[in-house]
Parts: sequence; C-alpha cells; structure tokens
Amino acid sequence: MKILLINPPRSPENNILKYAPSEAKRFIHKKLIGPPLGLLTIAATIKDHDVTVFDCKGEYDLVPDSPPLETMIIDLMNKYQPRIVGVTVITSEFDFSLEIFRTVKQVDPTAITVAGGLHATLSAPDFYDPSVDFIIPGQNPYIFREVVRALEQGTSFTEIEGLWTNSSKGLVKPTTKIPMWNAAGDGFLMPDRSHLKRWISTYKVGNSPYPSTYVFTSLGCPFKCTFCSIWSQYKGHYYQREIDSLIEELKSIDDYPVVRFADANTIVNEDFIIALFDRIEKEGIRKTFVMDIRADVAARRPDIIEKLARGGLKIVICGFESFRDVELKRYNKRSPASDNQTAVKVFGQNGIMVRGNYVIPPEYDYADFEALAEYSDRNRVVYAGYTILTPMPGTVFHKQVRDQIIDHDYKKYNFFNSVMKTKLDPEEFHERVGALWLIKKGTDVI
Ligand code: B12
Ligand code: SF4
Repeated sequence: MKILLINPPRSPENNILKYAPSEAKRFIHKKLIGPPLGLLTIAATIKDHDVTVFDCKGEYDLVPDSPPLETMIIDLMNKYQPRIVGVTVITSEFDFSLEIFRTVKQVDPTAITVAGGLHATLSAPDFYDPSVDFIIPGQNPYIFREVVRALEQGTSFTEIEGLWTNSSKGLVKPTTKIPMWNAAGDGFLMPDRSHLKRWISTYKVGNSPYPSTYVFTSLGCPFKCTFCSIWSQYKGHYYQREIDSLIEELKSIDDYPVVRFADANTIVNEDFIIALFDRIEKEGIRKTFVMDIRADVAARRPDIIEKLARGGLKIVICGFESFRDVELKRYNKRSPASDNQTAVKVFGQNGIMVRGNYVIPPEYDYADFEALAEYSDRNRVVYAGYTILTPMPGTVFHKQVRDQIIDHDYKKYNFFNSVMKTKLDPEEFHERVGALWLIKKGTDVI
C-alpha cells in the first residue's frame, strides 16, 4: 500500500526577528535543521509497504522557490497517489498540518488522513476537522500500523486501541486505555534516514560544512518545568535507550559527522552516559556531538563534562532560563542561577561552546531587560539564545495563564512571539528581546 508521511514547513512567524535592531538580525536564529525522527519511526513500522517520507522543511531549504504548500501537496498526491497520509505536528505547525490534510482530501477524498506527534498528543481535540480522519496521540507508531492493516484488510477501524476518530457527530475518543509502548527500550525502531537522502545537503548547522543528524539516547524528562511540553508529552516518564542499540545507530550514520542528541535532557543517568562514552571510545567512533545538558549537572559533575569533551562533545545547549532564583523557582527549574555561572566555567574549561538559553517573560520592563543584559554580558557564552516564555498547549504554564493569552494564532507558538500581553509596548518588547541576541562571544548562529 502507498503511504505518504509529511513533515510540515516551519512557521514563518518571528516577531523577535521582525522588530530586532538591524545589527542583531543576522544573529537571530531563523530555522532549526534536523530530521523528522517521529516520521522515520512511523516509517520503520510499515517497512513492508511503499512508504514515502516528504520533508517540506528540507524541500524549502533545498529549493527556496518551491511552490506554495497547497500546490506542493497537490503535486505529491498526484505523483504518489497514497492511500494514507500521515503528518507529524508541533504546535506552531498545526495550521500547516490542517492545510495539508484539507488539500489531501481535495485531491482524493478517499485517502485516509492521520495526525500524530507532540501537538496531537497534548491537544488532540484541536484536530476536530472534517479533513482529519484519525489522531494518534503518544508514542504509538504501532497504532498507525493497525490503521494501515485495517485499510488493507478492509476491517473496521473501531477496534483499534488508542485511536481517536473524527465523525460527523464529533471527535470520538478511544474507550480503551492508550497502550503504553517503550519507544526507547524493547520497542525502539531504528530510523531509516535513507528516506531523507534528497535533503541531506540542507541539514547543515551554522558554518559547519558537514550535515548533522539527530539521535535520541532517551525520551522524556524526569523534571517538571512549568513551561515545558516534553515531560507532559511523556507524562513525566523518562525512557533510556540501550547502549548496544545506540552504538549500532552511531555506526550506521557515516554520512553525518555531526550528531545532535535529540534528548530533552541527555544526562539524567550519569552512569549511563559514562558507559556510553566508554563504548564510543572503545569502538573508535569519532563524531562531533551536540547535547542538551542542564546547568546543575555541569556544576555538580565537571568530571563527566571533561570526559564527554574528550569523546567529541563540542556544543551544549543549556537552558539557563533566568538569572533570578525567584523566576527559576516559579518555573520549577530546580536549579539555582549560580549553577548557570558555574556551568559556563566548566564548559569553557573543556573547550565546549555553549548556547545558553534565557526565556523572557512578558512582564519584563526596562529595568528587567537591563538587569538580564548586564548578567548575560558578565556570563557570555558563544551562541546566544533569548526566546519568549510561551504557554504551549498542554503545559502547566498554559493552565496557569490561560486567561492571559491574547493571541491564539498557533503559528506564533514557536518561542519567537509573545502571545500574552506584554508590559512594554509589544513592538518594543520584541525589539529588546532581539537586541539581547547581540550578547554572546561568537559570530555564528546555531
Ligand atoms: C528533533 C527536533 C526538531 C527537528 C525536527 C522536527 C521536525 N518535525 O521537523 C527540527 C530541528 C527541525 C526542529 C525544529 C523546531 N522545533 Co523541535 N524538537 C526536536 C526535539 C529535539 C526532538 C523531537 C524528536 O525527534 N523526538 C523523538 C521522536 C521519535 O519523537 P516524536 O517526534 O514525538 O515522534 C513520536 C510520536 O510523537 C509519534 N509521532 C510523531 N509524528 C507522528 C506522525 C504520525 C502520523 C503518527 C501516527 C505518529 C507520530 O510517533 C513517534 C514515535 O513514537 C524536540 C525536543 C525533545 N527532546 O523532544 C523539539 C521540539 C519538538 N521542538 C520544538 C520547537 C518549538 C521547534 C521549533 C518551532 C523551534 C524554534 N523556535 O525554531 C522549530 C521548528 C521551526 C524552525 N524554526 O525551525 C518544541 C515543540 C513545542 C510544542 N509544544 O510545539 C520541542 C518539544 C522542544 C521544546 N523545547 O519545547 N525540532
Ligand atoms: S525544560 Fe528541560 S529540564 Fe525542564 S522539564 Fe523540560 S526538558 Fe526537563
């Protein structure tokens, strides 16, 4: 059976970039590059079918004057004539997912459409639209396989556990519990990156001449920061990959000298990361690694950071979030601001380049911006990262501030736009956030 899996384009909404001072614009991050691992995992469950993965982000990077999304999807539908179309969805790409589903139905009303991914997990009811047949929340590619099987065999979809169905009477929730599946452990499916060959030249980050890819060593996070979607997505669970399986994956990606770990938080199990890097050394695997590491881990375990640096760790993304303990407490970060300063030193001593990310709340006024600018100037890191505290649907923060949200346009939910009322004039607020991006050591953007 022909199946088409689509990664939607990025949201173009970026008020930080729009209002930033001109000298800061070139440093503001405009796009992230990486593979849609979720779709590759889905593709791995249905290998015995004729599967096409289409990366719209990669396509617009490769051919910037590609036709608009609707035309792109019409062309894809005519070319591949799929029976099922699946789309992976994060919040800021929700509108594009609906445009894709509607276009699919316009070309072929009999094609089955399925929504999955983070936004489908945290906000399934949003997909109540006649163009969406099924929603599959959670880490459940096997449910997708059941949909394929039912269509192939002409059996009923109603028996499939965990499947949300759209009907003329409304959205029908599954009556049975959504099955749990350990996507990192015995349920791990090796992503087949050959689906992405066409776009490999576009997967380059910053000034790197080499393409990079993402590999996850874990899923979820045991922490519970109020603004974060990830622990909500995994219901607070943390799943760790097996070392053998990771080594197998790392050995299979010779085309990618740069590997970014897709983990929410790479060092949770300290013994695991030590054992993994021992194996990487023993196997002679040489790569440049990029990881997300919490400041408190670097502050507490400089020995681990030193070991990882020896094993190829070159860039760390570190969620500083704030320079004030009171704000960090409010976000439930469970790490004081002093850890950020210690972490900057530890990473620096090991030659690791840091992207320290601050989140700017909408109530910041002139004095707050100045205080943050002064602090981040004193603790400069190589790459800048100043984004806006955003109430992502399904998070604790969203519940806390639901009534204060003034902009419900999901395209703006990508951390680059304030969707809540700002204390400063909105244009000035975004301009000031933009200006912060000048405070950093390096000249590159990642
Ligand atoms: C890799 C990654 C990317 C990649 C690839 C994403 C893509 N689709 O193109 C790239 C680099 C392109 C990317 C971009 C962005 N990302 Co991103 N990204 C991630 C990251 C690090 C890992 C996701 C991942 O691969 N997980 C592993 C896979 C296996 O899990 P999964 O995708 O959830 O898929 C499983 C299920 O969800 C399901 N599934 C997924 N898709 C589908 C589809 C169907 C049909 C079905 C049935 C099931 C299904 O099955 C899969 C297997 O179990 C997460 C953070 C994290 N650690 O989780 C952020 C994250 C998803 N990204 C996020 C954001 C905001 C962005 C950006 C908007 C950031 C920005 N400000 O620029 C940009 C997009 C636009 C841009 N400006 O570039 C947020 C999303 C928050 C939200 N609520 O929407 C996250 C959670 C990070 C965060 N700190 O909050 N990202
Ligand atoms: S912000 Fe980081 S540490 Fe906090 S819950 Fe999310 S992934 Fe975990």
